Amino acid sequence: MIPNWLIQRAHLTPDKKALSFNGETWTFEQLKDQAMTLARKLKANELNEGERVALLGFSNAEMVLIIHACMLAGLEIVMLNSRLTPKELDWQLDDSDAVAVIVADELQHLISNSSTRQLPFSTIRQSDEQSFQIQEIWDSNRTITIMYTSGTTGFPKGVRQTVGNHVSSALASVLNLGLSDDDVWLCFMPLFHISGYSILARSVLYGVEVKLYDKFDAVAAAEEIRTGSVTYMSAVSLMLEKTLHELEKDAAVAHPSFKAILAGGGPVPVGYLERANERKMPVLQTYGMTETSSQTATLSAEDAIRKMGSAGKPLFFNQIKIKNSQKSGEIGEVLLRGPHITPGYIGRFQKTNPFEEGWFPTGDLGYLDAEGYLFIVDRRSDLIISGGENIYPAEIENVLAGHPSVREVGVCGKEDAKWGTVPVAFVVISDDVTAAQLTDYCAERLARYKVPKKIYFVESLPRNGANKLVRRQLREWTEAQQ
Ligand code: S0N
Ligand code: AMP
Ligand code: MG
Ligand code: MG
Ligand code: MG
Repeated sequence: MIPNWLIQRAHLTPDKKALSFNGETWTFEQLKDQAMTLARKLKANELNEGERVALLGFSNAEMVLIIHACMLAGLEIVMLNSRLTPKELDWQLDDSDAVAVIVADELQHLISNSSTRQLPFSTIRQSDEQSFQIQEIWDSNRTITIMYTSGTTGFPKGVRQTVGNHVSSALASVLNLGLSDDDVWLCFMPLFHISGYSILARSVLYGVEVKLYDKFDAVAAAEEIRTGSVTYMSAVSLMLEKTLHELEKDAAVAHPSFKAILAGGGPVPVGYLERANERKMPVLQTYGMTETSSQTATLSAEDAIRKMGSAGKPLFFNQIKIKNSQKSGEIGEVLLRGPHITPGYIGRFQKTNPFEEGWFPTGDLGYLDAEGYLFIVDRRSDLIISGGENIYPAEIENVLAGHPSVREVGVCGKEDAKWGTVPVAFVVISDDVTAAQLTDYCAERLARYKVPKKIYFVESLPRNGANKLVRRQLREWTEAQQ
């Protein structure tokens, strides 16, 4: 049993700042009033408690209000990634069985061939209001968000995140980071990812302000950190590097009131951590994922230097162990347990149990040192992380294999100075086709960040005795090409 977040927060600290965006600010009371108005408009559009809607928008104030409105109206929200193509979005709409897709007017063109009812933001805004009985208390097992994450099979999995998952994640975070009355969390992360959504959840649960931007801006990030107008920022390593670069231009340092950058979503090069140290800007590496509603382990500020490169210890409620490991330092699959872990998936993977003997297998490889600090040494299976966005080779292989001129295809990641890793494809073709034609074919079906940066034409693909693709060999070929 958890109190309705925004109702309780507005009751406790109505006049505290909740949100700022583009020079405008909202107190918690204002946020609640405006979100309640929108919730009544959602009701007037026949969206009923317990139903599932999909949501596609920008990371702006209107989106924050709609997210809260959906939660107040008792809806489950499928958070759609606005970088996806219409085909990818259509797949998620079908898989999730959402009763409607609530969409920013400017993004309506992305919802093309779906049978799902469309509800543009402008329609909601112009609707009548229908009053309803607000749920003052939420069941902690209630699913409030669903986020699709790419899977090894190439089919995205809709991950359920419950009230209890989000609350335990936010509580565990604050037990580690601490809390001041004047904390302000700078958010450049997309709200459709848990990296961004979790900032909103922490804001209402703690009663602190979110300073939201709709797009990453390194100059603005450096300025906020230098002047101390914010105390925390979440970032993937690309954002961290660009922010550092801006600070370095005039040898600026972080304001003493700036507390830390929470850096995760993928590995953070130790070189960036050292550069951040020069800028007197604490960076806390964190390890988390969609299935864990954000952080599962985070390095504390006092260990940032001593344990550089580590993702820290598990947050208070969580446990981490390494599969089949007898002693510290042994590398194996990272297994997790805790109240922040998803109870499961929806749609195609609804019946898949995410746990093995009570533990959530992450697929990531890591070790715990003698003091129990987690080090991630390799990403899960074949996962490619480009600028914080996940890509599984199978997703791209499934698409390219559908091209009439492609007989066989293998995809792997290639190191990239800007994005960390980018996908490249090796193809065996049956008749004439150019790399540009294959790239165009992919671009119609896959988000831009998934389109292979390079397509290599080969005679055959490396396969083992069982005829299975040897992806390691592809990676070696890629390295040899540089
Ligand atoms: C890195 C970002 C900001 C780059 O986007 P930017 O600069 O706004 O680009 P655009 O102007 O939109 O596009 C320009 C061109 O670049 C291509 N492009 C954009 N992004 C990518 C990408 N990631 N990879 C490859 N190419 C990309 C565009 O396609 C365009 O090219 P053309 O013109 O050819 O179309 C942006 O990518 C971004 O926001 N990344 C971060 C995403 C993210 O939030 N990831 C984390 C997901 N994981 C989690 O949420 C779990 C971990 C977690 O919760 C966490 C993570 C970090 C910190 C804290 C936590 C926590 O636990 O709290
Ligand atoms: P996502 O599904 O987008 O939430 O991504 C989660 C994945 O990102 C994890 O399973 C890891 O592979 C990777 N990841 C997250 N944090 C870290 C980290 N600190 N170091 C290395 N990899 C990470
Ligand atoms: Mg459809
Ligand atoms: Mg994922
Ligand atoms: Mg990701």
